[in-house]
Amino acid sequence: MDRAPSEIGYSVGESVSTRKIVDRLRLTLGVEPEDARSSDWYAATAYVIRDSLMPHWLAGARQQKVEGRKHVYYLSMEFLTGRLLGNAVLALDAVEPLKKAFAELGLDFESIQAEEPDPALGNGGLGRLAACFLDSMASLDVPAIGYGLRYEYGAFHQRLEDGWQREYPDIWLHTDNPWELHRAEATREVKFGGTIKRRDKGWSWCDTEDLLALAFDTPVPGWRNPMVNTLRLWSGAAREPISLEAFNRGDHPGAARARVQAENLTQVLYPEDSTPQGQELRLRQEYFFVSASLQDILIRFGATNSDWSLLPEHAAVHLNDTHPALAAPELLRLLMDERHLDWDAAWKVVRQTLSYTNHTLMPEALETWPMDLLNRVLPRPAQIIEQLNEQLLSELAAGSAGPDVCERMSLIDTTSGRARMGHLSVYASHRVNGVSAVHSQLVRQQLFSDFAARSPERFCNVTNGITQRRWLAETNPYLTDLIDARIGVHWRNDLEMLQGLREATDEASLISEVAAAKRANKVALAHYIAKKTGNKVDPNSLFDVQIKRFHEYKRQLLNLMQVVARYQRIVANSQTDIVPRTVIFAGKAASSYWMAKLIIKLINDVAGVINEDARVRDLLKVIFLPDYGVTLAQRIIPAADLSEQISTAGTEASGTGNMKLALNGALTIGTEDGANIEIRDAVGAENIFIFGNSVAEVAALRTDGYEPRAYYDADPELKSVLDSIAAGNFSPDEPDRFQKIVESLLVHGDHYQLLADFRSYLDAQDRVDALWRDPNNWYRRAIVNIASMGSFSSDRAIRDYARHIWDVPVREVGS
Ligand code: 26Q
Repeated sequence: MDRAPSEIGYSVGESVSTRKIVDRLRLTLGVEPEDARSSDWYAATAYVIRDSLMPHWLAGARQQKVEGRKHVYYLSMEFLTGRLLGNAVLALDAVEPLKKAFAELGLDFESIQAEEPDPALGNGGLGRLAACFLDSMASLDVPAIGYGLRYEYGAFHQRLEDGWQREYPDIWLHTDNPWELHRAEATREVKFGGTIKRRDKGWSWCDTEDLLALAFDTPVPGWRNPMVNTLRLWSGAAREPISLEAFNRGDHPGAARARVQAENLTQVLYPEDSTPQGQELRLRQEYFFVSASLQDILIRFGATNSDWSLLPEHAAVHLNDTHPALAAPELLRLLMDERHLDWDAAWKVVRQTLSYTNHTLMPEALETWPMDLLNRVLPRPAQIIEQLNEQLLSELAAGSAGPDVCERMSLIDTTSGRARMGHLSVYASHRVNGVSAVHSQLVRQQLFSDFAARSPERFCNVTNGITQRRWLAETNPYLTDLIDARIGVHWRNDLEMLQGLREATDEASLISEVAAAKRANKVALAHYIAKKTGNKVDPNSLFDVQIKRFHEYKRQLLNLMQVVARYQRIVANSQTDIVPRTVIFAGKAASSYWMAKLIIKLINDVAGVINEDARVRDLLKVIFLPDYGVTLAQRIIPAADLSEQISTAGTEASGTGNMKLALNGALTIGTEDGANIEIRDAVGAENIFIFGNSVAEVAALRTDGYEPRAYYDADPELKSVLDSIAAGNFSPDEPDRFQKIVESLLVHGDHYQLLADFRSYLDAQDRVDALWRDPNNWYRRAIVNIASMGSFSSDRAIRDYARHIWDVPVREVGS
């Protein structure tokens, strides 16, 4: 059973008090209570909470040193942690003492919390997954360090100007960050450029330009668990930040050049684009954090060990997509050039240590780097990649593989001269996994089929998960309270316990409690919508939500086409009892992804017309909430009735928003894609609205020749929707504005097959409306969804990784 906080040595009740907060305010921040602004109170509170974590953080590090337990090192270019205060307060069970202290001080918990910047050090699903995994590892007693980059500017802030997305810098470090500690003793040096020279044995990399990697640590607390893990983010700095020689000559820009160049390295997060265009700075970022992290890992190991062959028993180094793929050549380099292992010994260690998760199948999103760029920026790692490729090709030849197989599997694409980072990651890892059952199958059968055919045992699936601590306990207090009252609090570390709600699904009292919680959350969101957009929405309407990055494959456009069809039905008065809906969109588009940005503009133009049309009354509202991120997700998700997960089958690797929404009692309308399939299996087909072509059907259409026009010609409602957009009905000031969108569907092949799924999507939406008219039945199904989300906890995912990939012990359920 779970231990009470007092049993594990927490005495937070005493450490969080009015006096402590006021002391911090005066002694650390130098502000008197009567002068303090909300942001000062926030900082003082954060320091007090950090103080409570600190003994556990220190004790953990000390203990690890003695016990030498195997660590997981999670290498990720992105971590979307969300705000940390609320999470730490929950982990420490300090909610009540803090509320009491705030009441005494006359402070409002929510507005103080709102002072914390949301660190947007990631683009979307991959970055948020990394944050959920850190939370789960800390909660499950897995010693772990997340390694990444401390971007000075995270994901841009999105504002809407006349319905267009505009990007503004995210200056999240403008105030002191109370959560991070600069660890000066952990500064590492990273080499760039230079040349390689032969030594008596092996090679040396010389005449390099070295940069410093400064380590900034953030604590990662587990729920009611004394283990506090670390997120270590690297920041670029110059060895000689100023050239006094240049300064004295009066060359002030020249004097600062090295510093500016070094700081540029970690200045901005690269956007997840439709096509990542191999920019040199991105490559430098990738190598910088990989090299600093691996040096760190080897130094930690080397402090108590001298036999490098034992590294895999002490360290599991995980690659979150190919972004850290240079870990393969870099670990080889560090072991050979600096620890003097021979190639074979080093290679064995590398393969046993590394593992890799793939997050995308889309060919245009797979990373490759030109070898000439690699040779110039990173000559020694580039040379090692070439040697690895020779080794692979000779292994293939020994296995009598033909030239076409060699060509396909080669780490370097000979026609383009580019290194394939996916191939490199697969070759250098002992395990490769996809992130949902269907995705992992496609990884094996399509993406890396040649590798999978030769070593099937290295390929596996770990379906994604989400942490219920943030995505239910913190995000949805109303639902949390009623669940706690029914089944106790321990679902926070055993989500399968939610099954306990299943037997009560038919109880009128549970149904009405869940409905009341949902309504309260919708009222709160309606207030927020009014404040942010000036639109009044009815909390009694069905809140239909699509929140995720903008990508053509995610098909926000299909959703919008459904909205236009609904609008046309309302105006034509063709249907008598129409279910009132509020359709909510949120999400960012990469700044260079013009099609995605045009779709955002279309949504806003359609919203403008529909929301102003008196004939529509309260039957339909369209809302675009700007600046989607973790904090906004935490507002929207508890208030959602319907979760839109409508990607073309075979394109969304997993999705994790689908899990968060279902856990908060939304029903899913979705395609047979990613984890939707497993969600259907868990909740039962009658409790989810699945529509559209399957992976096989999508593929068959592609090979047999897909003709979007045929669908357009055959379906008057579809035709009317597209004609209306094309005619400029939503953009009378510029009728041609959305021509390119309509053309992409009708002229340029409708790559994501929106037209093929349109009718089946509308039919599914009709089934949604029918169920909504029967509220008892609706909420009963919502409860089944909540109760069935147990296996979508990131705790389950981490247990899978721990057992099948990392080989580390993990706390078992209920122990
Ligand atoms: C690559 C090169 C250059 C610049 C940017 C990038 C880049 C950055 C971020 C490429 C991809 C990403 C992010 C991908 C991502 O978030 N994928 C999502 O991962 C989730 C977690 O596994 C899945 O649930 C989603 O299905 C998947 O889309």
